[in-house]
Amino acid sequence: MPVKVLFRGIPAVALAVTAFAFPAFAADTNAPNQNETKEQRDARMAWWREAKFGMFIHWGVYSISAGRYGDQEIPGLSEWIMHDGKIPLAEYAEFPKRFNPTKFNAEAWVKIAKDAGQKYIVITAKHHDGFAMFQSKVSDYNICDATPFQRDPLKELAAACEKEGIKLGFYYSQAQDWGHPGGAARDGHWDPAQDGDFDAYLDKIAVPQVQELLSNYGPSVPAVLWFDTPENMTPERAAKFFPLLKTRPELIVNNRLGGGFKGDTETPEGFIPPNGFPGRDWETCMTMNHSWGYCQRDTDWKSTADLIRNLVEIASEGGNYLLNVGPTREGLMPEACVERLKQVGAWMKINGESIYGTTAGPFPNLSWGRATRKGQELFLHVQTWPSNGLLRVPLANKISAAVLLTQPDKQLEVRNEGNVTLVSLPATAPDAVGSVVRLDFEGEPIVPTTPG
Ligand code: H79
Repeated sequence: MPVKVLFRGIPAVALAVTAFAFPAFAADTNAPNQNETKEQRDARMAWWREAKFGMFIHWGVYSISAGRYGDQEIPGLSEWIMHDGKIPLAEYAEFPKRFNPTKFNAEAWVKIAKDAGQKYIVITAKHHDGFAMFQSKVSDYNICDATPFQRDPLKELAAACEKEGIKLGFYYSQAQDWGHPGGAARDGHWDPAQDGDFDAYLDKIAVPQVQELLSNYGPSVPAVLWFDTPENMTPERAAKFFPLLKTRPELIVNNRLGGGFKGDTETPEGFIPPNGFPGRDWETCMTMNHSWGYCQRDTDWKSTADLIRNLVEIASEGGNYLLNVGPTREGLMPEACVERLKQVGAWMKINGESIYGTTAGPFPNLSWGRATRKGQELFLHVQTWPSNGLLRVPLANKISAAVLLTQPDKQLEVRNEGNVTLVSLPATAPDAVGSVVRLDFEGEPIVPTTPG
């Protein structure tokens, strides 16, 4: 095929730039969901758009080392320790023999997520180290064959999620694999045992393992496939995964497979894009401290207030929040995470309707907080309480109801003044982190360009 010949002659960087600038050129008609109508897409994305808040879990062999290699602290991300510590493959492959997370309890994890108000979980089935956290016939470098634990946590999580009505997704590092010959490594291999042919690695390990992940956990798991770091990927290499992805028409796939594949979701990592991604579904992934995998020294946890404000900010720009926890080598979620997630859950119990199923608010910016929208309802997240008791909302619509979510039976006084709606609030905020006012408005939002 002439197109393939053309691809072969173009350096990867030029190709990436070209694919970005001219998506039509790179569009592969074999890619999944190419001919989907808007209605089909809306139906496929519906649960994900409703969910808004998910739990990311990074758990693997790196949870054992927890940031330390021998008597050295290895700076950086704990899940990168093999790379950053230049640990030889044969030595790293000994670590799983010490991995026996007997305190792992899938139901307990799912309950922590559920109580936090999270509606889906995405867990590392295989991270860059190449170690599979699931039963794999393709490579015995996996948790069932290479650890004393010998259990498949993904199976147990699938059962627990099903029971609790939580969706389960799998993270799979398709390109970087430091544990199999030929797998990619950022900045190159550091151990000759990693050398080999990248295409052979894709054909023999990555593609068959993705097939296992798509086949062995029932018809609705995984609900999400989360690829990462498309080192060395090309359109042809990405296409090796397409037939598999198409066997699961309801699957949601992120945008990190590589080779120009746009996927379903944008994935800003560790930051909140100021205007979201208009026209695209998106999800900010962020960890609760700095590392993704468990890291003993990393106790710089984000506060509950920060977590709630991040969730609100993301929702107000139309995105989802995938918030990461790194469980320990014993299989426990760190107490600091559990405590914060509980507090977020308490806030969500009262204010969840201002998050779930919402879209971005209509205001370019608000001096006192953020806003989300659900049809004819606006949710005003008041983060700076007005000292004069009057909330100024740059909105000219007729308002049919206004309540605080903490006191949903008590109507607040509302009046229009020119382009602005004024809502009378009690003297003090009912919630120090974020109190929410629900406004029921008529018609399409009328937002003055210069707030009155
Ligand atoms: O899985 C999590 C991260 O491990 C992964 N994506 C999230 C979801 C990720 N892959 N790459 N990055 C994040 C970017 C960070 C790269 C770094 Fe490094 C790793 C910075 C420090 C360690 C590579 C090695 C660049 C410098 C040293």
